[in-house]
Amino acid sequence: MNRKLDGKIAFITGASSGIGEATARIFAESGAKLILLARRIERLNSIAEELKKEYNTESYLIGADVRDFSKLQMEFKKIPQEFRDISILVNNAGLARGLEKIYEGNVQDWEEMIDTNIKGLLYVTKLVSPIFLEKNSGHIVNIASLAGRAVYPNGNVYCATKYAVKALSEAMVIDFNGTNIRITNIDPGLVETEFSEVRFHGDKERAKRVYQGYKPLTGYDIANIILFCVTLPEHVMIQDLLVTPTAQATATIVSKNL
Ligand code: NDP
Ligand code: 8X3
Repeated sequence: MNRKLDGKIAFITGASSGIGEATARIFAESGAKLILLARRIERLNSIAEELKKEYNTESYLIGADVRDFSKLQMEFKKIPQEFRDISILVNNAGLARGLEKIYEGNVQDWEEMIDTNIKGLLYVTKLVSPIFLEKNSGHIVNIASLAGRAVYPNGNVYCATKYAVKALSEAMVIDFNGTNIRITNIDPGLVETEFSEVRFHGDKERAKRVYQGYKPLTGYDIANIILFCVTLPEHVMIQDLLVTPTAQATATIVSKNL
């Protein structure tokens, strides 16, 4: 068994499904201890139970909304001593809501995307970074998107939030320069997760169509890449990665056999 993360503590946001859940599973298999955060604590509970049984993984669970800084501060203080020496932060919690033109867009959807994808990532980073600075070591992985490299029709606000994540990743590279803290920005293309179901407010049929006619990425494809980045020697920092299914050329060019 691959135990590359033996003893390391990884904090993963958005660990209740998709890329975050797959990362939790692959990190557990690699011997990490986990801090898992999401709003659906019952899901985190069952993932943690499985990982305990399968890999004897120790997990600490935080049921919280990344948009709520006071709650995050409170929860952060409660992290037990044996989980405080965090080495890896995966800023993954995020979502898209809606796919329409700006003048047809829903303000609540915009608030949710901006508050989760940008402010939530900043809040968690602010709470974890003092630990990294104190020990002059640590790795922050930000999950942005292909949507943060090129705007696609009706992607407007979601794309803007991912451009912001990319800007924040670049800013972090500069801000942490001079320390051993590494920053990795990962831009996935189409990954089959609950993402589209959330984007389309629970419309499963519409969500399914996004991934039909080609082989999309899975959460595990991205999780494996995250594991690769965080297990390189400390003097090696992958700053930025674009990962798409082979069938995807750009956000709008996807070769489909329908
Ligand atoms: P999922 O919907 O499967 O997972 C999203 C995760 O984020 C869930 O665990 C969800 O947990 C969590 N989350 C959402 N909002 C909040 C919140 N306010 N507070 C805490 N946790 C939250 O989608 P993906 O796995 O695909 O998405 C993960 C990341 O990858 C996102 O940032 C997304 O933008 C990005 N991405 C996805 C791509 C794709 O094609 N799927 C491509 C490029 C990037 P819960 O609901 O329990 O809180
Ligand atoms: C998610 C991928 O292309 O739906 O970031 O925006 S896409």
